[in-house]
Amino acid sequence: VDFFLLLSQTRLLLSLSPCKNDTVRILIDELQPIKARYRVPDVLTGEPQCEQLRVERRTEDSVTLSWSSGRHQVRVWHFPFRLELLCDDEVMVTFNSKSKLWFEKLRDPPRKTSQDETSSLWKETFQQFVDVKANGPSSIGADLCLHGFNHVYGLPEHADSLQLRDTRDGEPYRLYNLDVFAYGVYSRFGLYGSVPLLLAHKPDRTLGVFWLNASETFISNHKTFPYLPQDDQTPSVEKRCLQPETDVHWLSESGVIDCMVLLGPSPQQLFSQYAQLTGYQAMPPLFALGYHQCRWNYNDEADVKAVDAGFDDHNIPYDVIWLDIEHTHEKRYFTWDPVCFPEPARLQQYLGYKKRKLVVISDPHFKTDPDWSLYREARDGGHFVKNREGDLFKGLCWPGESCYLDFSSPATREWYSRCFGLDKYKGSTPLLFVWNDMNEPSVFHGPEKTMPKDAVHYGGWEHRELHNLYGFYQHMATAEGLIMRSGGKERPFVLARSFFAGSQRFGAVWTGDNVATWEYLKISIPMLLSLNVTGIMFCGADVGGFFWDPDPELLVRWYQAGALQPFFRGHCAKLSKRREPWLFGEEVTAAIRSVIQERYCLLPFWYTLFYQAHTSGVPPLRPLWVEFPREESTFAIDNQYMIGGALLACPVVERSVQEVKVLLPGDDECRYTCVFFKSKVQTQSSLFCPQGAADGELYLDDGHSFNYRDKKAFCLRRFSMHSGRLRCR
Ligand code: MIG
Repeated sequence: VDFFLLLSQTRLLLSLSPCKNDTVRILIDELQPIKARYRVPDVLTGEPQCEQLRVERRTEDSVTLSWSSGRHQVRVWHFPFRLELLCDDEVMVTFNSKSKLWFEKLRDPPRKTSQDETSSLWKETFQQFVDVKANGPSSIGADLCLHGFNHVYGLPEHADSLQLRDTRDGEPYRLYNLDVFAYGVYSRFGLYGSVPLLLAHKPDRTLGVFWLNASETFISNHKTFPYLPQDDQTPSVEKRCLQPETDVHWLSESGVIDCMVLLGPSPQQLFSQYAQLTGYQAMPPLFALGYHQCRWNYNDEADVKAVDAGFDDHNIPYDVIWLDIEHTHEKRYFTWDPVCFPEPARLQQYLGYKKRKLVVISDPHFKTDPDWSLYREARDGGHFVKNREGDLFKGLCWPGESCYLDFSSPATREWYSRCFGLDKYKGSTPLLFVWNDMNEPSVFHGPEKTMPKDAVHYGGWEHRELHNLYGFYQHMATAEGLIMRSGGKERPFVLARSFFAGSQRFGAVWTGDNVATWEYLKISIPMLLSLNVTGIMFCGADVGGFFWDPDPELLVRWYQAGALQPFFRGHCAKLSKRREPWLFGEEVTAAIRSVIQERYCLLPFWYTLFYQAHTSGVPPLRPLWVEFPREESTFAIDNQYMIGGALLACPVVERSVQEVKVLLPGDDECRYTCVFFKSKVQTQSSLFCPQGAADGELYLDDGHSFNYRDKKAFCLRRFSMHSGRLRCR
């Protein structure tokens, strides 16, 4: 149904649609904008299917609508305008409960540049940067009250706790993809990627609010706790509140209000609802769940071979060795340094004999070099982002002056995908996979080290509209390129630093440039849990820490933690010392060896979890509350988590620790099968099995092709062990 709203003289159109699978979509746009406002494309995997609405009740002030079974209802209040979502006559969510609905209409620029107040709205100055807004300020916002909830999660990427904080004492959460140098921990500042999904949980319900907007976004949370002494300034409405609630206020720089409320009620149903909107986790090739060895940089072919041999000599399994930017010919992606990597195909064959792979980096900036054929093709094909004057946008990055591919254009994505063709990408073989870095995008000397908001993309859209989608689109085009080069047969593997809702369809992400200190090891756990509950499940943090040098104890602890996270890669910066696992003496080598070997022992388990994620939307890494939704003691915990439903993990993230306290939830029924304990450096692990019974699934396929999908070539078995009997179905 459509409603018409009038907000400060702006006429708005509200479209309210209940969608299949208990999701309600609230869409608000200008009724007659002077031109179309940006609506985020390509994130939803399809138009959500709508249910038929019925009028249940009508009063002077409100109309109550229901659909399908009638269990859920929406009540629309005319004045003051608000929407209530009800379940069994109880209000769960109120949209515009605090009347913060906000919508700045698009305007034509003032006729002449005058000094008056209005013209300043068209121009914003930040440091030396001037942002010219094509249609003036165009922000939008709304608030939602989540009744009965005071535990909220999601909204990555932030280096912060899993549970979202009350923001009254500080900054709101910011979603703006940025390359932040040595980012600080416990911060709500924007990082490399964004997922505008907030989850709320209480014992009998999990809810989601998905705010589909790709411009700069701020979210504040105000929690109200019942039975607390209230001061005199508290409005009486809140005093009467007998249950906890959380007010969430969203504010975005541009676009439309497109807000989807996912009604759960169980965590599993919520994950499924979200996956139906934005897509399921891609099924990774099996090798990608093994151990990866990276550094900036492995210098040349001999270096790669020596590191590769080191793993064999020390009996440490690994699957992939990585090359950073220095492998290229002067930072031209898709090329090789002729001196250091003269025979890249031969190197890949060499690794291939041992069933190993090579990953190389491919960034979104292109060296402005008219003598380079790929640059010319991109320039002549109109594949670069423009500036507001209509010329090529030029920024500084690794190669020096660079242009930036406009991945928001379908034609550019297709051109870029073709660059990965085996005939076109000289020196590449099917054993080569890809890593997209710097795709926030990172622009040295740009405002906040990124692209100016008034740069212009395909369709004439300003960068401000789609900033948070830039990396998503490069990831999409790269994954598609790897699929295309195999004739559609092979699964791609692509790691990206920047992401948005839906990036799970394209591969893996990592948490960027962390630091080799204990606090970064510690924060990696809530960061990865937040990503997992918002759909981005194939994720990891640089093992050992990117900047600086870990001492051996930290390095071992980081391997122990990383082995229990989905994407498991050792990586470090150019100025960090070498830290291959065998460089710190026999004791450390043995500790890292046993951890990596255990990862490989668990590989079938991880693979099965990814198959489940791929088909049902439930993440491999689960905060405890996901598995124990009724146990309030678990709701704030983010140093422990579940891997699938069977393993409880509690990595050690502090120096010189002799013991850890572990919460073992589930008194009534022991849900997990095993708990791992690891001693300090010798990593003897012992299994603690609380019950003499177990069951679980095992998934197997060829590990690399799409035959599991196209030919149903896979095996899925359920095993159970009860009173000494093992059964397989
Ligand atoms: O700012 O390509 O996060 O993993 O090694 C440095 C060089 C640029 C940042 C990535 C890091 C990578 C590095 N890159």
